Amino acid sequence: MAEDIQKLRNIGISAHIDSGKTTLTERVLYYTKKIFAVHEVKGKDGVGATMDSMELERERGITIASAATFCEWKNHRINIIDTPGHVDFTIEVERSLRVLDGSVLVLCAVGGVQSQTITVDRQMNRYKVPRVAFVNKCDRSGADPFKVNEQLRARLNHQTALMQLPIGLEADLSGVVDLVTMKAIYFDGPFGEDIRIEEIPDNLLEKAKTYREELLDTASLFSDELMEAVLEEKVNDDLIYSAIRRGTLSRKLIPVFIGSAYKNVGVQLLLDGVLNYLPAPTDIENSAMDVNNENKEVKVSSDPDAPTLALAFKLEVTPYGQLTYLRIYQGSIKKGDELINSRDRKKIKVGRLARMHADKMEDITGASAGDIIALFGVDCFSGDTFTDGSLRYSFSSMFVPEPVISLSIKPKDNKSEMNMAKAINRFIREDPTFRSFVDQESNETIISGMGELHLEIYVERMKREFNAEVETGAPQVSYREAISDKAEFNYIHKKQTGGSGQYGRVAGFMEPSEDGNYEFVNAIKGGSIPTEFIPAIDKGFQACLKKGKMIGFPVIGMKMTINDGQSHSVDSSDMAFMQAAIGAFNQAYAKAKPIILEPIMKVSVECPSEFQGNVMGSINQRRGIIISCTEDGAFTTVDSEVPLSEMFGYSTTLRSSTQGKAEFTMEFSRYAKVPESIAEELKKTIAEGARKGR
Ligand SMILES: Nc1nc2c(ncn2[C@@H]2O[C@H](COP(=O)(O)OP(=O)(O)OP(=O)(O)O)[C@@H](O)[C@H]2O)c(=O)[nH]1
Ligand SMILES: [Mg+2]
Repeated sequence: MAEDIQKLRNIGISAHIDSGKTTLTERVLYYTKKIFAVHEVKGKDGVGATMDSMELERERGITIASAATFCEWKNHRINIIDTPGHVDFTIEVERSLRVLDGSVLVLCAVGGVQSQTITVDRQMNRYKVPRVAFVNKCDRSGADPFKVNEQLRARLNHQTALMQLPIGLEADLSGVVDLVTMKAIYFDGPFGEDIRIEEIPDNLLEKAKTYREELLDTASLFSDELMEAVLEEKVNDDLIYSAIRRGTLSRKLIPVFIGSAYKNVGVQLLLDGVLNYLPAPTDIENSAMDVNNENKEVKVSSDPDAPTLALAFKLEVTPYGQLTYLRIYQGSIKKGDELINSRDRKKIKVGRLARMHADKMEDITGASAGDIIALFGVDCFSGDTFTDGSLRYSFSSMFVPEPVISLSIKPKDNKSEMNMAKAINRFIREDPTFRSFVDQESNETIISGMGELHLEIYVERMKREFNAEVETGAPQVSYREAISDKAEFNYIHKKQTGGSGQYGRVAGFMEPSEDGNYEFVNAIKGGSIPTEFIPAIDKGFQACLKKGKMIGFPVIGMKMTINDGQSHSVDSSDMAFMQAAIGAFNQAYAKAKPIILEPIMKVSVECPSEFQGNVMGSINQRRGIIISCTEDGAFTTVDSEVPLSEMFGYSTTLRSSTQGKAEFTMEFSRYAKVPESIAEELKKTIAEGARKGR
């Protein structure tokens, strides 16, 4: 039976670490009768939340991998992806937002807009995702949803509409006032499953009227009809719903809900909000690129009968085969169908089709446009587009941040060696922010990723899931090299060995590129190098970028221009020109004043205000620059930029200098030049390391 696509919602739950995303999702699954008991994240019953199904997630009480599930609420189906808050796993947020239509931005009623809230908000902007906000943890001491609402306006620059008022706060939180229906709503029963609707308590009535007026003023901005109704005093609930829906879908408004997932307050009303205000797949305009027509942008329709188009946005390699998460954008997919991968035109057969519920699969026979499903036993990469073969479209890829930290790993024994290779292969396939290579000089395996936690989790998973015991080296910063000046090259590669020789001359110049990316310009006139050899020269240059001559890290921001050269009718070949390009590169590199770049992290520390001095001191000691210091009641947030190389072991320092009362988050901000003195030291230590065959 074809489902009504208007009654489908694909939503993500994203926020700062620990704000209660997984706890909220657990309640959603309970109220929608998808699960029949509530378990807490890291709860005393030792079971753990449904969505945190990985053993490591349950032990640590954090979400590592995003997990998908689905449920039914008031005749609508909601596909939900719960994402991790820790920035080391940011790719999970990135790929979820790529395929979701709407999102719930969760905030902590005490912490308010935190550093990761800002990052997640930016990601939501990147994929143009409409959202509603949920101010969670209103039961905590210091909770202030009004302040959080103000912060959404001031710090994220959003127009918001407060949809509810809390009835009581902190330990006294007992329900919410719905400012649309003007009723008080309480949540009874052991898990708040019984909704009791009453009149607004007298002591809140005036406040409720004031806030309703504010709500109507904001909503009227999106509907002339509502504005007229307000003037004529003929407002009804539906007019308010549709005005707010319009505002939300245009991404100019964020409706704000409040409650406490843990204390079971407000979650059902948030679900109503998801249906009322977040988009159905048909409300969103999606586009793809036509590979056969110079990647021209083409609109995609949610028509289940149109040619099939689906995007593989996430993979999991299980012992039984690959699980591929797909978002169907157009057409339908049925069991037994044949699909074509747009990248390599390979055909796949749809054997098993399922809906995911955390780590469990529920088999289905087919699904159509708008839906999120999983295929089992299909071979592909994350980001591949599937079609029914009648067109060759592909979806734009998602943003993948570059790894900033690396670690050498060594298997403890032979068995571990094999298993380690297996594990790495799988992780690389699943996670584009995790990389691995073997260092040619030291013959060590190096893994790199987004942060210490990211790599620590993978090392732990190697042990647990793959039986691979490994020893790890000290974490290393992923430096980069770049040039700071223009330099010319004119290089002849010539070799005469027995039969035919090798000959190629390449001339031109290198200079820093404007946008930080590699650029290759062919400015050769008069055919001094035949066109057929040009790609080999490009390839030669690119080979040099992989390992710079200063400290062996990748070279970025390079523009290479060739403007002259020479070939030989017999002795010239791709190989010869590639070698000539490598020679030319090396000839010019030292002259172009190369510099070492290091990753600079955006570091945000939240601490009780009395420790502000200590925190600022610890940042200053680490070559950090304080960007801002915001005091908010008894709490202070210190935002700064600090080189990653200075951040190792920071959590220990911070703990001891703030009696364990501060928390910090960090994420990559940009690359910046390493100061001279440190660059010299780096060159020395890295050269020494190489000599010792580290
Ligand atoms: N007091 C209170 N605690 C809450 C509430 N919601 C969640 N918590 C607690 O906050 C902690 C973190 O909750 P999670 O649901 O794991 O948070 P999360 O946002 O999924 O965390 P990550 O996925 O690791 O970013 C747990 O100890 C929860 O019990 C709430 O409404 N009130
Ligand atoms: Mg979580």
